[in-house]
Amino acid sequence: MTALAPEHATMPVAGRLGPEASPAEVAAHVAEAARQIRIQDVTVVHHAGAGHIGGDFSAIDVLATLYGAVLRITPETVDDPERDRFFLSKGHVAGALYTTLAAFGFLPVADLATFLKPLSALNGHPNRRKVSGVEANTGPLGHGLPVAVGHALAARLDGSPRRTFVLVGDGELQEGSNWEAMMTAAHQGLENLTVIVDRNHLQQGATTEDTNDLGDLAAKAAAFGLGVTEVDGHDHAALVAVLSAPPVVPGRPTFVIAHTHKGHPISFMSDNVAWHHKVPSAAQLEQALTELGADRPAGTKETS
Ligand SMILES: Cc1ncc(C[n+]2csc(CCOP(=O)(O)OP(=O)(O)O)c2C)c(N)n1
Ligand SMILES: [Mg+2]
Repeated sequence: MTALAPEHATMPVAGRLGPEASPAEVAAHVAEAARQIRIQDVTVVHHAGAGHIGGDFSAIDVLATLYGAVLRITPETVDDPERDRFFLSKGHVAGALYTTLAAFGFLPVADLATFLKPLSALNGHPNRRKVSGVEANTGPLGHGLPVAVGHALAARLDGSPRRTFVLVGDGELQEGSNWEAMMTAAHQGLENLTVIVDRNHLQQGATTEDTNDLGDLAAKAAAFGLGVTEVDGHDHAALVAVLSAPPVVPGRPTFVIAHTHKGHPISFMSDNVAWHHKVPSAAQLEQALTELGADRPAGTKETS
């Protein structure tokens, strides 16, 4: 097993702020968690020699917002039937999910060093039987949203207030199963379901526009009966507000188009399709860590 570079082998574990925290304090808390998650994740991918760092960095602000401020779930309630559910449908960014789960205490931080190693539970695609906090096995694109619809329907049948969230890739939306699932969710009036699209305009090897253009995604989702909203997927305050809000249209599922950049915010990765599953060299790792302010103590602000 390749050990993590010692200086990055630990990460402060974040919790949830209390109800007295202001929106600005919550946003700052999530922002710091996302910074720590990126520092750890890029280090893990470098040492594993594989991973999907571009899609990881596209999604980390959404993941940190969900676990740091939105989902009603803690390491103590991870098996509670009344917990909120989160499904990572774009399962190729398993590294981002594991690092987020570690950042919020669901997984020992030291386990991250085993990512993709033989016999590790931290496989390239998340497995619910191996990792506490993972709700479904995903990786084959187009499965997470249909599973989430089933869970949201179950919650409704239980008369439970628990909410269900699912993160899908934009390229993933080319899979027809998503549209069948959205049609069903709208037909069933699943207002407890929130679909978040990681709208980075890139997939594997090309743009979504050049591969199979999604066209006017907001109009399409609305035509399928969902309440649609759009947000900057790297703006923590905006993400907290949108993901904590009641359904956009009462009685309908919510469809959040989170505008993101693959590889964000690293200068040489951002919006560069090559970083779908490229592995940073030692020099690129150092550059990325510098840009993330990795030598800055946890919780401190950039001074420049
Ligand atoms: C059914 C299926 N087909 C192909 C793949 C291979 N694959 C993994 S990631 C990916 C691109 C996904 O693009 P997108 O959904 O936009 O994700 P992101 O840009 O956030 O990485 C593809 C084609 C897969 N995992 N599942
Ligand atoms: Mg994409």
